[in-house]
Amino acid sequence: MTQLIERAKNFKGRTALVSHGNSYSYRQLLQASQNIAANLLEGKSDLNEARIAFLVPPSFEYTAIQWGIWAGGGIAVPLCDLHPLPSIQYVLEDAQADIVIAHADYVGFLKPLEAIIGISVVGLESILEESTSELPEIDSARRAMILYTSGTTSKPKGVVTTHANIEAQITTLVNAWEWEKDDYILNILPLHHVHGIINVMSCALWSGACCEFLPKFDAEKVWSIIESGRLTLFMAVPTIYYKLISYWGEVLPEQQKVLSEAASKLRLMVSGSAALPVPVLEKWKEITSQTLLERYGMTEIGMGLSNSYRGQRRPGHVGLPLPGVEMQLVDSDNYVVGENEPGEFQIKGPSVFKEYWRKPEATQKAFTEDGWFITGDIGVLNNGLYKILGRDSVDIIKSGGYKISALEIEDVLRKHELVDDCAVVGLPDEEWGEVVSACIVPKKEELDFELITGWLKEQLPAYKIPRNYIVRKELPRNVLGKVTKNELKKMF
Ligand code: MLC
Ligand code: AMP
Repeated sequence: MTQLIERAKNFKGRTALVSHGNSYSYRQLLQASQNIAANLLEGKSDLNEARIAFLVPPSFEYTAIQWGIWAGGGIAVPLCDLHPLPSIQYVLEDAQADIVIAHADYVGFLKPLEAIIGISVVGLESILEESTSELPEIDSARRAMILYTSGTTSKPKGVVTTHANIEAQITTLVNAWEWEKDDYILNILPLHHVHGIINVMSCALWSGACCEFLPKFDAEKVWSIIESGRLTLFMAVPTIYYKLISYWGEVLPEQQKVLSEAASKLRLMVSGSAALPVPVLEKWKEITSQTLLERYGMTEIGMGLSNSYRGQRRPGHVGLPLPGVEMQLVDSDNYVVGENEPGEFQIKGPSVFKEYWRKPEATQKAFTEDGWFITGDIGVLNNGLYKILGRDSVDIIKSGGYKISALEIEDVLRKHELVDDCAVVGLPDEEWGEVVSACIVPKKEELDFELITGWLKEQLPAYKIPRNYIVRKELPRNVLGKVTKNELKKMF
């Protein structure tokens, strides 16, 4: 049994989750996850790292499935409910999943895949049925989860973490941010990325605290939950703070006072997954008296750097390495740089992932010979605290906290019959961080962008769809023929 699940036995009578207006105790969570493990095992003694995918919105059932897979010895592969079928099919095939557990809303959507890739789609109800089984002993070095993340390759890669990695990712944050069993957090983030899965949900459950799910972000609902006074912690991406500030700006002054007063009572509010613009931090402080704690992380490493819980939180900075995280900044020749010199972050430690699923070459390329994980993020040590300066690749876009590969969008766009060539970039944007934007070289004179957007939506989730287009006869290129994306950005 994994530590996260084992610890829950200490909190049986406490509320673990609030989902769809219902409260669920740790006892109920343990019971449901054991039923699920037994149903997955079907008499076998161990799932032996079988990949079990699940398409279930953030809810009690989501967590019970994740724990059930772990208790049975499987690898949890959470899917994104915003993804169209081709994106889901790619993940299921790449992960070589045999079954996908689906919420009733998605059974019909996934069914065609049974014939296409031979996967079995299992409804939630049947997997939740009461059942008992001996559960296997799980060594903490075994694989536990695969999260798909975009990168400098066209298709997303599966990031494999072990039980020990996940435990390290959780305990680092529980200690650094002083989680306690009386904490109460709202989860508004998708549960196929570390921010929601680890920082919010799993840290709460490790601590015996309560995690309430709001399956879809809605500024009005979030403010009303803050107003209720039940939250002690809140964590989100910068875009969400931007949207909460916009909502606050639209309500009457008396209501603003009520909301501000309620928000000021939380013990901690955290921002991460993308750079927190200083004006957003300042405005949030002005309206709530809260100085957002900004931290830096990545699917492959969990959280790496954090401003201090009790000490200094400097705007525009991400603080210092978390306990247990080793970090160095290196130049392009892989030499460690000094203070005030920019370099690339490299990370070591127990929270760093095991491998990219079935991609030994990509895994090898991601680490230095002496075992440092190469993040691709550029930063600098400035007056004792680290600052992120950007990324080494223009092909990676961060929008709304989602990491997006420009190459993936270009590959899809080039398949459109009206597109001869194209290049995708991220343009700076106050609200989204960056906005996906595409330059198209058309096959014929006229281009119907609505048509192209509609077509793209069948292949890609909404957050990967370009919001700006320009049309050119050719793409800007350097003497080697490579598209100069920094030049291209200026053309928008
Ligand atoms: C959605 N829209 C966008 C967009 N996403 N427009 C531009 N850029 C984007 N990226 C548009 C939609 O098409 C729609 O437009 C409108 O915005 C509302 O869409 P929505 O889907 O309802 O958006 P919303 O729910 O408001 O989404 C915003 C969000 C979401 C911030 C809640 O993006 C989100 O959940 N982000 C979090 C991602 C995350 O968890 N990342 C962590 C990765 S882990 P229209 O015109 O149709 O109305 C990681 C490691 C670490 O990074 O350090 O944590
Ligand atoms: P993901 O692959 O979705 O986990 O995204 C990880 C990436 O998000 C990192 O490599 C960074 O580029 C970015 N990121 C996370 N936190 C921050 C932050 N506080 N400031 C700037 N970038 C961040």
